[in-house]
Amino acid sequence: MSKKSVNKTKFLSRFPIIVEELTQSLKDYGMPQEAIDWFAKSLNHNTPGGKLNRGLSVVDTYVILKGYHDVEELDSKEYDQLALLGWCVELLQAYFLVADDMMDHSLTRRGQPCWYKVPDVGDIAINDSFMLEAAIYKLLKSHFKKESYYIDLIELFHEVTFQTELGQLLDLITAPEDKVDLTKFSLDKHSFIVIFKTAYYSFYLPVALAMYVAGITDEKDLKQARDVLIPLGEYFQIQDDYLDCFGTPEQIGKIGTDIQDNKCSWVINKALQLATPEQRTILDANYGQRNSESEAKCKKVFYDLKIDQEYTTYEEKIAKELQAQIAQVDESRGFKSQVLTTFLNKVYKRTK
Ligand code: GPP
Ligand code: MG
Ligand code: MG
Ligand code: MG
Repeated sequence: MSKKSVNKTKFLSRFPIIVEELTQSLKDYGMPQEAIDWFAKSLNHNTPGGKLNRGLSVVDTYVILKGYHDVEELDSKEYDQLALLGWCVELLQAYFLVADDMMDHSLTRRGQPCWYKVPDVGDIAINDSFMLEAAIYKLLKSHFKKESYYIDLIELFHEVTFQTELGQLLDLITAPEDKVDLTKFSLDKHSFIVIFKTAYYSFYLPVALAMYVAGITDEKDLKQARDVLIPLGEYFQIQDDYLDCFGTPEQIGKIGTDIQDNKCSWVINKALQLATPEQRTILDANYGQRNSESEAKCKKVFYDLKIDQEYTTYEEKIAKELQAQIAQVDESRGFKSQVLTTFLNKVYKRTK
């Protein structure tokens, strides 16, 4: 087994213990068994099952900050604390995705039905999403209340949650399902949406959590992390938008739907910048229409405009800029630029 899958297996082995702790708190309230079983089922359906990159990167970042070379160098209590924070990030993601799938009317997630689509769940999924979020604060309280940085962890989760909700709001009002209006789109709006809906919780949150535990909490250092991780998160989402249109289903493991879904993606925004009036007319008539002929017409415009080459140019430029920024990182207070390099290397030229 590769080191990566050993780390993932170890991380996954902590999850049943977390479910046990959370369900115990329902038992302590005297909740009937059927409610306890329901909560356990929701936790298990919605929390593991993804790539777990966000959760794992809490542990990985801490390992780098401590100057270790391997997760195995953490003592077991230290590991359990970091893994718990990793699972809190995954719970936050579970909360977002359960709610997002209802708002987006999605059918499947991670190769299984969306939680609200599971028989007998339906709108109860709204309450379940709230409980996934509440679970974060139950766990933080029981494992970190004695730490000097306890309130920092809570405030960080609150702030990042609010930022993500702001991104979600703009995402929803920019692309209403029934009204296609490409004049609502712009690259600036795209940038705001993806930074707020993805970058803060996926990139900044895991690193900031590890920094708090490692005691590297100078605002200058948190800012150094944020200043690279936010544009890196934006780049990650632009890549996702690019792959949705130009990646093959074999490559990305899903069928792209952004064109038919009227998504304010990087691809359409770049095309709107470059399109001739004739091409613009084609896009206005065909973008966001739920049929494959219209989708193909949009794709043809994207190929004619060489949006794939535009993407490659963007990727080279942003990767160089981020590298240059990482090279400027001041390590004098204990923050390590390797944290950022590791993230950049995971994102650069990924194809899935
Ligand atoms: C997923 O984006 C949305 C989020 C992670 C944020 C949800 C925020 C809430 C406050 C509920 P998406 O809908 O573009 O992605 P996917 O295609 O994976 O559904
Ligand atoms: Mg969605
Ligand atoms: Mg969405
Ligand atoms: Mg996408």
